[in-house]
Amino acid sequence: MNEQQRSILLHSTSCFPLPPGVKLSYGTAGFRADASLLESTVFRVGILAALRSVQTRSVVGLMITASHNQASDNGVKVADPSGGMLSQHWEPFADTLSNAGDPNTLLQLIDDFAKKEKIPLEGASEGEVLLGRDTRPSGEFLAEAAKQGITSIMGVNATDMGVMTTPQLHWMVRSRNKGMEASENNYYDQLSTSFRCLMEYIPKGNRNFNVNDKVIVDGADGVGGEKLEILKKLLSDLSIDVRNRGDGVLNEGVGADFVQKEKIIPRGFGPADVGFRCASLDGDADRLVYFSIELNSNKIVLVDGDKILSLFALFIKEQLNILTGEDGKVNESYQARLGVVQTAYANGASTYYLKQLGLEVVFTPTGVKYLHEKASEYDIGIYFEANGHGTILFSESFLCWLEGRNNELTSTSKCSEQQEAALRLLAVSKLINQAVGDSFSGLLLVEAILKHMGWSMFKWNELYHDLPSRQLKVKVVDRTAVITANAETVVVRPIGIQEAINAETAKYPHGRCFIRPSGTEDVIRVYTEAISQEAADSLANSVATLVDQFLGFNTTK
Ligand code: G16
Repeated sequence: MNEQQRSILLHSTSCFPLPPGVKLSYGTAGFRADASLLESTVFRVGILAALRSVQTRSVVGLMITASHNQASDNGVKVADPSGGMLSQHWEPFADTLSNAGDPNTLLQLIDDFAKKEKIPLEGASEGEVLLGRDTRPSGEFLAEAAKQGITSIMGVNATDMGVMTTPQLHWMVRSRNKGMEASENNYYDQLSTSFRCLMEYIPKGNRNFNVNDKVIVDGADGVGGEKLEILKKLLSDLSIDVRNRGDGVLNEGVGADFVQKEKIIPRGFGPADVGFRCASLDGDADRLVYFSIELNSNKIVLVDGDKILSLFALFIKEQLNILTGEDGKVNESYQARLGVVQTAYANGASTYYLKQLGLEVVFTPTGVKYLHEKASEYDIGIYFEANGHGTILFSESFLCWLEGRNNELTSTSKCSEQQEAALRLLAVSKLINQAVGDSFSGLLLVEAILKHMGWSMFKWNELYHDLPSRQLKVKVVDRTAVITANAETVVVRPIGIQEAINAETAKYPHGRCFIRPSGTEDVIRVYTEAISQEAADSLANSVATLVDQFLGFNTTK
């Protein structure tokens, strides 16, 4: 690194000292903490994003959001040139860089890393980082810190995209690097056009649009509400009523995380909404769950990420079958691999259902970065977490084959059914966000498929019956003391706790339980399943007590 670069970095870093006694790490989805602690971290992640852009000679993204966390938290994560999450082999560097207080130490770290990763900092480097943020009040000052970090690497520009959803930023990064138009309007155009295309190929009997058949969407009082208002104006075939558009407190009693975990009616909804399809987004609009409101109760019927995944899988499989007549065997020269990726949180009934459909189901640890990576190994990889975070990935080779097949079918007029299936799959590949889970594209695809099938939400929910489950969080002294294995289904540290969990679980017929440290909140998460809700709740409470005894403040003694 030349002298000018050194002096820029030394000067800028001295303006962003670390808060005393704070050590953060790049967790499930980047750094997250109380916003007041994050300025120095965001500055340093700005440097990291700039280095990644220089190394890959591509556009990189930096998103300031804490998604489902409370409004006073914030966070920062990096979108790689593919539009996906930051390459995992950069995460240890993210940890050391963000915890380097002394400017000279930071300089040395960058120098060493640049040499190791062959990042050209000697000559005229070039790069661009797209910067986005959600609606949290702290987003603005943190964006300034990010800009300072990004522009501390000479030749790298920070392009401020303002307030946007996380999936929009990831989509833009991917589109820019593919040489495509990548404005917010281009995003809305792509979604609305491909949705319209899917609606065109809906079987004739199911086509009539009925305005009373609306979907009511809870925007979690975050960025999703205001952006969905823009998108919905472009959709003539769907009526969307957006609630919680940002006037209330972000994620408080609203949003996908609240609805999925608490299973009660979110703020802004009430008895007048009984009978309608309802959906909840999370704070940065990358998660989606559906629900309906129960009559005379504050409870909801939850239709979670597992059921969205099942609906998508069923539809995709049906289209492939129409195209080929045989499962997945597209023709003699092309075998399309369709795979499904879940985590340990997937309801056991969903996994059973997907396997019964004849699908290959694999598991990864929690975190979109793991699921996305696994799903990209298939021609069509569908991944979803139960919390509503997921998407469908199509391989380039499959899309190329599909385009070719569509052209062939266009020239032979008899195969209209097959051609429609090909066109549907092509439309899905454009509608569904290929960069990351996106509640908007997920919502539009669910709506299009329900219409295609002629299904009510009730019918959809009847695909299978969820096993009763419960999820709890337990505050502990040090959550990093918990080490898991086998896609987070087994605890290997602290010693003895897994045996205690097993003994507790054995008391419940068909019981299942696992614990894991959260990567976004300072808690241990406990998940249980059993044959009744009472049993799932009781097992969860017993295991939460165990966690507290092994790792906590021992409040339950
Ligand atoms: C993030 C990740 C998800 C993960 C969730 C909870 O979601 O992107 O993959 O499921 O955190 O993670 P944990 O249980 O480790 O706290 P979001 O929507 O908060 O960005």
